[in-house]
Amino acid sequence: MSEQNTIFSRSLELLRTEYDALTDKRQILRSPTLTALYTELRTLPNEQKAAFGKGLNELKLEVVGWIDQQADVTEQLNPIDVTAPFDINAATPKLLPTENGSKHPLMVELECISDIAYRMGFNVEESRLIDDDYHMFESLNFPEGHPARDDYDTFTTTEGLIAPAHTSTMQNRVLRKYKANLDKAEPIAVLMPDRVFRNEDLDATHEHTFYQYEGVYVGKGITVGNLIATLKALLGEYFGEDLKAKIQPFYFPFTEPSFEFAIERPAALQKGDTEADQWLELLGCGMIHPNVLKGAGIDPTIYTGFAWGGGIERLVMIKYGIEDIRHFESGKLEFLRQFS
Ligand code: FA5
Repeated sequence: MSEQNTIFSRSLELLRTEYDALTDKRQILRSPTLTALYTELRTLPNEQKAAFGKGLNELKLEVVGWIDQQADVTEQLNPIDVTAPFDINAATPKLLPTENGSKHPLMVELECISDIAYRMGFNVEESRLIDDDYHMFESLNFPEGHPARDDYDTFTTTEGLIAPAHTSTMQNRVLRKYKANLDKAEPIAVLMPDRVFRNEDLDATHEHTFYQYEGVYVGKGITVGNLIATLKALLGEYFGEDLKAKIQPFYFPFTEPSFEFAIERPAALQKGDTEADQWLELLGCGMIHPNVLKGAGIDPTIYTGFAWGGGIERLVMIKYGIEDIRHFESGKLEFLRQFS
């Protein structure tokens, strides 16, 4: 090997080591190793310049080839999708296989209740997660300063909007929306399941955020008898058996008379004789107050109706014997997997 070839092959080895260590690969063209070779070219006698220059050019082309190759690899990388829910450049995204997931038990039961009500002739309407004073109180016959406003410890925004404390905030809206039914001699029948919020002290049966299912039914000649029959049919279908039910007097400003509706513990859920005659309060209900009907433009001397509002968590707790309401939002997989 000529002396010149030895210089080029050593320089090439050196350049490769430098190149591998560089982050910005193009910087290799400024390497002192290359610069030294160019300096040497200038100092050579003329008769040696052509051969040395040719060798130096070949060496430079080889180095430029490394850079081009690297650029090809970079171009082959997938562009990063910043909206992807995981790093698509990571080898294995850390996602659970879909067969490990399931619907939350509250959603399953909410759909079950909605489905039963729908088959009984009720439209199903979502409620709202933010509302105003009119729908939370005034439209429900709680005028400004009414003491019963204090029964609902609501969360409010600085703009004065209210996180609804019950699904009854929807009553005025659905009564207005469906009131044309009455002119066609059809009833207003709507179920409104959704989330509600209360500034509550938490315990085994009280959450600050929970679900209610509100029902409204208005027509001609509707009585408390219709209310009890409807609730017995709805909840009997839900628990899968004929239920014994009772009502006891209560007070809500938006219903008159108002009741609490209780059922005898369903037979399927009785663990021993001692529980046979245990009454379980499920919901609040009553005949819609004339002022609420009037507020929606419905004449209470012609039409009457009933409404109810119950908690979905309490219903599901009874159905499955769940002892603490806080399990639902705990995110504990060992709890949730029992329902999948
Ligand atoms: C109401 O919310 C009325 N709007 C119900 C109503 C509707 C009456 C229409 C008449 C006509 P009450 O505050 O009692 O009523 O709540 C109704 C149900 O929600 C309760 O029976 C219970 O099942 C559930 N509930 C109430 N507070 C909580 C809570 N903190 N955690 C879980 N469930 C609750």
